[in-house]
Amino acid sequence: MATPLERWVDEQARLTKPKKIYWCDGSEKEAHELIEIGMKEERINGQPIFQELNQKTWPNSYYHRSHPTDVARTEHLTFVSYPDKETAGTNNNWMAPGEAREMMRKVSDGCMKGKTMYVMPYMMGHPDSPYAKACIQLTDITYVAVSMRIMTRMSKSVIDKIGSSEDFVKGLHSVGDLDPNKRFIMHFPLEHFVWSIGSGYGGNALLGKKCFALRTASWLGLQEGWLAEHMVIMGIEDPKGNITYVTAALPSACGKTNLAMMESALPGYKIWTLGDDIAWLNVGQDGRLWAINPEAGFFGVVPGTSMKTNPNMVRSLKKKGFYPTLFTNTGIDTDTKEPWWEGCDNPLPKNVLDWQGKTWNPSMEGKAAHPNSRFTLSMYNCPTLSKEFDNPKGVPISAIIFGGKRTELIPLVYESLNWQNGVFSAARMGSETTAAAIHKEGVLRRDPMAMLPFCGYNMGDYFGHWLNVGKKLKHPPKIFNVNWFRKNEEGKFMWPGFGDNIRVIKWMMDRVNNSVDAKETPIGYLPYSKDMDLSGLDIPKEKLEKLFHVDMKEWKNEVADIDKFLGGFGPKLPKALRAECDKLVGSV
Ligand code: SAT
Ligand code: MN
Repeated sequence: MATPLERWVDEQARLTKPKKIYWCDGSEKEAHELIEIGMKEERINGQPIFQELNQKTWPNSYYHRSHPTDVARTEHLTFVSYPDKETAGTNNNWMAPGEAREMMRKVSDGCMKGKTMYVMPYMMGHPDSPYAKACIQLTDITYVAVSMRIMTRMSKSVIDKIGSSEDFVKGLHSVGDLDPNKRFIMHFPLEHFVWSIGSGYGGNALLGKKCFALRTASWLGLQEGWLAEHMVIMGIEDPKGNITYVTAALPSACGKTNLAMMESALPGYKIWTLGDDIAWLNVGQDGRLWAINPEAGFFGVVPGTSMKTNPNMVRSLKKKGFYPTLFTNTGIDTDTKEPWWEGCDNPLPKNVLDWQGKTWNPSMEGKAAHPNSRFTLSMYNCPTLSKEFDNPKGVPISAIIFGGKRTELIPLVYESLNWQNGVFSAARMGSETTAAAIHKEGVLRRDPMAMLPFCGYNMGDYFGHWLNVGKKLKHPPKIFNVNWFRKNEEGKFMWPGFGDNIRVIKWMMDRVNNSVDAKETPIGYLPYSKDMDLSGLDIPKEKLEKLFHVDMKEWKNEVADIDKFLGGFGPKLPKALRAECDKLVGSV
């Protein structure tokens, strides 16, 4: 008798019509066989799927060039499908399930003709974790198959774990013919099913990531009483050896990955990495909030990565690990076969090809590496990996950090007055767009909890869920807000950032341990500048005062904008957040 899993795979094969079905076992040997196939047999746009990089300087690393139209997530082609539109909210594109299935069947009919269908059994979370989920993804390209084994815990044993159960997370992925007009990322949260066609890009194609671990899982969390969040998880070790665990949510281009692996500028302090993108947060029996990282890899932006900005990432990339490392859409030095990108440690090579494979030099328009070029890298390569990374229980969280890139007004750091006030601070958070993004530079985009593109259901209900989780916590984490990006009148950054951010984190730890006081203001508690450890830094006191200065008269426009933004959620906005907002409006 076929199991539900086998029947499901058969059914997808009848629709997509692959030449062959291959069940992955997750072994190292298999990874290299897949890479071999990608180098020799498969092509995108005439290019091999994988090229070997210089194995001396970049051991176990391979290069991938995507289709030129397939370099980023495509939010306008991303849908959630529930019976009613209201559940999806205005923060999602919605399609009715019948129509969605019909359309997806049409574009998927025969989409794997002549190709191999890879069946990938994987866990999101440690297999022994009570919070982990057993998943199956199908794909028709080795790039995705190799990426998934880096990013997740892929193993044959997941098939036994699923056994004869119907309860497994399903993902059907095909690159199809990479036609942007037939590209759709379709979520069916009620069925724990994601169906994606037409793209090989990370967030569109590695279905365990944003599609399952955030959009679908956020919906599951709403049903089951937990939170799926777009957050870093890290441990902060103090000079006495105590480790405090925190999570942090920052919109893109705010240095989330750098934060997760930061090299501390304060002697005696050390950051331990548990995750750089996704956290699943559960209320423990002890009334504390516990975090696991459902992933096992990093899928990070390459340009700008260097020994200065993120030394631990460079060390991770250079390490010969058990899992392969992939570079996608960087430039390549044709003499040394090394990846090259803007802001890397290597000088400009004599002969370099850009991310599309064309001869490149700096006088040309456009960059050698695509601004969204990526590395795919195992967490186990990371020299600062926390020893709790494989703890099935996860880690207890003492603080949650929210932040954004705000060149004006928002102080370097403040602490919310309580959980509810902190949820309000996260609901209004936002970031100024950079030139690298498609949007105009310097425009403020509000991005609640950095989840706007990833909350799989109505964001008003999501705010309510955050408030409810808080009510279940006997020991709620403190909530902080950070802004590393304030500029002065000359347009220069006022705070050095990077490894010096540990100074701000140290203040937060002092607050968690009740060892320093703070100044109460309508937006929350602000540091006294004497409590900020600036040893070895040359920042004049007046400058520092400015970073912690809150004058509500200056907040008038900001508060009006927040009021308008939250008003956009209509009757779904929880009353408690309306009340928080009204209080802030009354303070300006
Ligand atoms: O692949 S991801 O969606 O994680 C990266 C991104 O595009 O934001
Ligand atoms: Mn992310």
